[in-house]
Amino acid sequence: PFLENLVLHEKFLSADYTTSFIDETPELFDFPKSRDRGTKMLQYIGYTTVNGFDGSGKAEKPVFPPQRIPKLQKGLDYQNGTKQILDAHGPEGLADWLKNQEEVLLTDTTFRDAHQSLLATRVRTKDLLAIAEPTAKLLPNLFSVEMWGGATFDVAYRFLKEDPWHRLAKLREKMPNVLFQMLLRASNAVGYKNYPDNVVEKFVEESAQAGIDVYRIFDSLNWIENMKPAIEAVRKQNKVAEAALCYSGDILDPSRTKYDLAYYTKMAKELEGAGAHIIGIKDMAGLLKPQAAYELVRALKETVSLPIHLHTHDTSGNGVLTYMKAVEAGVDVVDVAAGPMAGLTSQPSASSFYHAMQAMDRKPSINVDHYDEIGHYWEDVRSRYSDFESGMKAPHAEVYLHEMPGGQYSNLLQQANAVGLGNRWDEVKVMYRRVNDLFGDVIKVTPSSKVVGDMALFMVQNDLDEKTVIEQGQSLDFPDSVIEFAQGYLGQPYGGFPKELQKVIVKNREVITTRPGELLPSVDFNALRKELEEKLEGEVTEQDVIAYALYPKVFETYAAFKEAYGDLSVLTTPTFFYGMKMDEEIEVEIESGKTLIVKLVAIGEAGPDAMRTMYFEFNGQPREILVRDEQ
Ligand code: 3PY
Ligand code: ZN
Repeated sequence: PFLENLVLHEKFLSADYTTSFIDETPELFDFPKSRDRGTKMLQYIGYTTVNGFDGSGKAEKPVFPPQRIPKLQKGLDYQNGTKQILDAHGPEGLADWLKNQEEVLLTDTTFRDAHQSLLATRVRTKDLLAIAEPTAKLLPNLFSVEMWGGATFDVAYRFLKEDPWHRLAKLREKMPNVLFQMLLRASNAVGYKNYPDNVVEKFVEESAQAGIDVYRIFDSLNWIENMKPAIEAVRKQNKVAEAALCYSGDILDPSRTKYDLAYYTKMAKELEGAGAHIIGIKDMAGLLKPQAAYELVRALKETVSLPIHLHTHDTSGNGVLTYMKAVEAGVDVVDVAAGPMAGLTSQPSASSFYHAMQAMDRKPSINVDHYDEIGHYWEDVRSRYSDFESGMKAPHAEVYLHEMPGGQYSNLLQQANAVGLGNRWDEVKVMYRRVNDLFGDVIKVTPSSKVVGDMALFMVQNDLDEKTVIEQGQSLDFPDSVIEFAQGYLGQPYGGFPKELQKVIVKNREVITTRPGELLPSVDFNALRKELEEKLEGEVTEQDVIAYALYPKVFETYAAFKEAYGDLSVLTTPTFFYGMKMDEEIEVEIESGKTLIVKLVAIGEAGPDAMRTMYFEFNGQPREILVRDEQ
């Protein structure tokens, strides 16, 4: 039975499965449930040792220096922070407090956007948890810590094989004093398509109960209709609705008239009317130039009575300049990251910004030495994720031309490599901007940015240009994401779709102009729970049900994986990614006070069935397992 089971399914661990894999492979669920925790873990370690992580090929496990963790003074307690202000005074009280602060406040994005933008969102909960308490104790004056949402939800289940709700709960325990902030893609929740309204509402309810305080809500087309249900849902939970304007174009360029200052002030006013507590400026690509930041923040301050929170990416290298001009114009909060996780496609460095503000009235109240100590930890952590680096090494002012969001750059590059266009990357970047213009100059942020990226790859791959797309359009099979976008399933772009283009993409499919959430039937969560319980043959949590509603296949695969291999979040990151070296001995704390000691003793030859026997010592006892060698 061992050989047939899921664990050894050649496609399973190597991630060589499509979304239909689970459906087409029912025997996946025939694995023995009786296997003990230790064997499950050894099975994973064994497979990863032989084949490398996630099918990415075997590599020698590097030796990393220990991670430097700031030493906390004995008895150092948590200082009250913004979390206590929200809990005592509610979201309106918090917004008033924020507006009355003299200095500029900081949101730290290291736990979310920084690693989403630099390391493909791969930082594991274990590595976040180890620095959580020092961060909360040494930086109690932060406005918030952005630690959830965006891509973290999907990537946690899909690649890291861990539960994002567990991450939230664990971090909350270690960081009780600072607001927790997440990025919510409005009707797209933490996914890539519009969901029924009751899914968004339930997601907000559950995440608020689990510890999220501030929701940065944006729509990928800046379509306010799509943001309203999410804003309502957050307000209902008595949490902070930060409604964001996605910044596109260039308000300083008189030839770019579509997204001018009036466009943004009108949008902010409408968001205020829709119930926002804070207005966010989401400069997802880092296009907001310093003087533009000054003019935009100033105009927003004159238009709305809400605090303004600015988010940028430092791709061009101008991030700190942008922040300084925004501070001069009265911005209330800016997003920064710990130095070694800052810069390039990530946020500007907290420490650099702090020093740039030296001797200025609105200098942030943080202890920069503490930030630097925390930075040492991140320097060590980052080295463990080097396989996920984008390769960008220097400020990249080309972003002003292609306008690609910080989080997309490395992703699209990988996509291009995967379809054999790696050597035409320069063309892809140029095409990305041409597609933007072809679509009528659209807002580009997840998921609309993916549509533009998919179309750019499609056009480069098929040697198409603006003219041939229209002329040959009727006979072209456009990417699914492009078709759905043109059908209106992501919402309505400002200024509408270019009609001729829309027609050739959509062909005879339906087109909608109403909010997709109005058309999508509500999810019956009770029925969904039953379905999931039957599939998993056991109890499921409310959080599991929501995850299943958002990502049915991803969640099922994760659940099956967890059943087969146990909770892998207890492994250190090098062991998770590389397995073990010969004769190496590791300690794994599987729960508080319970530690397993594992030594890899020998690896047998692969037989004709490609199976190898792995010889371990497990708490001093010999233990053998079988692993398929994929090479
Ligand atoms: C996300 O939606 O994940 C983003 O970070 C968009 O900028
Ligand atoms: Zn961002």
